Amino acid sequence: MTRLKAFDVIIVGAGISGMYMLYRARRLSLSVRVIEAGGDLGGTWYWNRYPGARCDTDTLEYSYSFDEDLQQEWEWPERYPTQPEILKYLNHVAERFDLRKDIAFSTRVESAIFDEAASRWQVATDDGAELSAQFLVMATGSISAPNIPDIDGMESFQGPIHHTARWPHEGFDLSGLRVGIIGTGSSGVQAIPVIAEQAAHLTVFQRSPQWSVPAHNRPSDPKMVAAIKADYPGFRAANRLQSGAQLSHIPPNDFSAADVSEEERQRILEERWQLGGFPFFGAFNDITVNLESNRATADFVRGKIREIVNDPAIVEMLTPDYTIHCKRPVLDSGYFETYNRDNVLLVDINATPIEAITPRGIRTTDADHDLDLIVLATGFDNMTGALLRIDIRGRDGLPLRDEWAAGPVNYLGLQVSGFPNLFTITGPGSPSVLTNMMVAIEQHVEWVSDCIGFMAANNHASIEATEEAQEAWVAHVNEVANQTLWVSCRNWYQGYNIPGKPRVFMPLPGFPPYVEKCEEVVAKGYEGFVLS
Ligand code: NA7
Repeated sequence: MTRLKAFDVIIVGAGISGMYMLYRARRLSLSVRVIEAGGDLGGTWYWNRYPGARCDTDTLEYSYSFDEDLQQEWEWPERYPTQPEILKYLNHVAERFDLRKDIAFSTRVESAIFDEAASRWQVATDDGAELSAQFLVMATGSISAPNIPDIDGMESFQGPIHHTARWPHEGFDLSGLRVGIIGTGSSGVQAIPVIAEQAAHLTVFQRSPQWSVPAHNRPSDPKMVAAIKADYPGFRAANRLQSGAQLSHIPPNDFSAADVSEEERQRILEERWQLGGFPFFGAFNDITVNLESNRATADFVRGKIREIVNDPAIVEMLTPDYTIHCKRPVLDSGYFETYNRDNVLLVDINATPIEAITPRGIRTTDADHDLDLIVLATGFDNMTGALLRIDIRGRDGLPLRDEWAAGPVNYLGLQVSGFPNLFTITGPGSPSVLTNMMVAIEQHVEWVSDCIGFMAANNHASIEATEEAQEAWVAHVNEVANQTLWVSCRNWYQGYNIPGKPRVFMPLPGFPPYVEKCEEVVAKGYEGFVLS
């Protein structure tokens, strides 16, 4: 028997976005239900438990800013939090604000259908429940729907195959095993050095080499923490101004490579390399738009790979031939060094493609690699995957899958025309993955909850983006993206990692101008939306 339950707001996902959205919706005295497929809260940090899983943003920036007491009381032990540390923090937040009572765990939303007559969203879940709400907020994450490649013979493998984002919760003893890993994005680059240390042997199947830079993780510096906490709001404000190449509170230098001598370039790049993390990409202020600065930065990293890795043939295989920062930047702890180990083999699957997974391992065009465990570090169907895996239908039963068949379209990355009262947190068309996600999430959640609060105060039942505003927004996103080097390689921002996915640039470069635009839209009475 189905149970029908009516709410003001249904939030899909109990990760960082969904948790904050719940907090904000409650403050508006609305009835709220959060539906989460995972067995507990945390989203990305609930699922991604692979060896070495760690955030790539400094802890003091990768945390909620909405509550001064919360940000003052929490202590992070290291510069970059590990997955268990972030989960611990999120559990602390949930307890502090009593969030769990409104979250249904281990429940997957299968469909969300807009009922025009009632002007409500009807939501069906995999446990047979049917719920309805005036507002539907998709807090489903930008990087959350795993990409499982379709490789011949996968089901025949006699050992386990684990995607990094579906790593067993009880952990996995790698000692004595021959491990194969496919994929060298952030997850692969974090996992590879740790797996190599623990396993008997590791074979890395690489499709694209990475421009990885050292994270330089270290214990938190109490002096630095005290200085930031003395004016945390000021730190956060500065943080919100940073987006683009360096994704960090440390601003980029205010000059281009062309403005300084070759000697000075090298000095600056070395200084930033020693600093570690995303600030490296701010050695010059234009590496995502200027080929000369981009090349200078890439050449420097090329030199570092040569310095670190002993075998020139491996150096060749590990050196990318695309613009640096074009794929989402990757930070590492001993990644390139790992290829000097005797128990690590690098296989370039462009030169010798994978033919099949066999009962004993992975067969490429030139060898059979015997394995006990296969790790898929193959990433995600980013930005649209989590939304399109749910059957979402707007006005006239229009499926979102059809509306987005040629790529995602929406207004401000927040709303799709024809889908009233449905909001996407960090949706395509918003800065999202091109910023510190925390900052992007808080800005979106605050915009959406303020909007819902405004509607309640002014007796508006419905808000919907106009088609004209949507069209202009999509053109704007394309225009901005086309001025950058982010369109110069085969990255997942454009869907290149998923066979058959439309090649459309999905995130919007430039956080501060985006925030200004969102504020301007509100100041002009929700310009581009119809309120009724
Ligand atoms: P990413 O960054 O998408 O990396 C996935 C990796 O897997 C990347 O090297 C891909 O190569 C590779 N890949 C994907 N599909 C295949 C197939 N079919 N065969 C071989 N290799 C494949 O995901 P991550 O999980 O590492 O990182 C996700 C985010 O986490 C990251 O952006 C940070 O925000 C943190 P490709 O580059 O597509 O050629």
